[in-house]
Amino acid sequence: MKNLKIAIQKSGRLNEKSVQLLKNCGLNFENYKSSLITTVSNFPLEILFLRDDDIPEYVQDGIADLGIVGENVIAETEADVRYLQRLGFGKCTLKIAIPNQSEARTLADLDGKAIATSYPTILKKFLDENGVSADIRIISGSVEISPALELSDAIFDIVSTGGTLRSNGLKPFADVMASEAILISKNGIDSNPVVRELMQRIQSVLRAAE
Ligand code: PRT
Ligand code: ZN
Repeated sequence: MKNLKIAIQKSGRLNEKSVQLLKNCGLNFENYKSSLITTVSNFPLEILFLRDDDIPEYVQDGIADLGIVGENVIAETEADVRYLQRLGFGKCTLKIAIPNQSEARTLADLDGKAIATSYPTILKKFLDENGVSADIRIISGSVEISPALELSDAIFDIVSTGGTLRSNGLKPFADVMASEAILISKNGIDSNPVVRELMQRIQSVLRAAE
């Protein structure tokens, strides 16, 4: 039988905790920074190291059987995957934020305004649900600087401590989505005995950490 594959982030905020979780499950593997795939020596599993943005679609398309990725990335890609387990790390909130001196008070005040984000799908859904028609400007990084550069009137981005907002003269305006790292699978694979065994180990690691 072919080994199962799990996709985790290659580098970034979720990498270390994803690797640690798998190691705490008793899986033995080398965490080669330079290779994209590594084999677990004591469990029928291979680990793929990917950019987080690619993980939901790789799992949806069956290139990987399982994945660990932020809920925000799953929502943004709208991939058709199954949520197996919330993992309790990588917690953050996606918020709309406005400049400290902005006079906007209610969501309706964003009508006709420009909002910069790397998460246009999640933002559009939220604005549509609230009957707001704003101009969504897609920016791939350093979204928080865009109001100061007069590229936008507001931003929509990930916030954890709020320090980045503060240091860019911005304040939270609306909470749109809470997120944490999630273990996902391709639809229909969760009855696989290897997946079940891994799930049990993950759940006991999470319980022990409570
Ligand atoms: O290279 P790759 O594409 O894989 O990584 P990436 O750069 O896209 O993502 P990465 O590693 O930055 O984040 C991975 C995941 O971590 C995100 O998708 C979230 O699910 C989660 N996460 C948790 C965060 C944060 N907290 C976070 N604070 N992702 C990003 N941030 C950034 C945010 O974008 C903002 O610029 O941190 C800044 C705000 O932090 P505070 O503490 O100042 O509020
Ligand atoms: Zn990314």
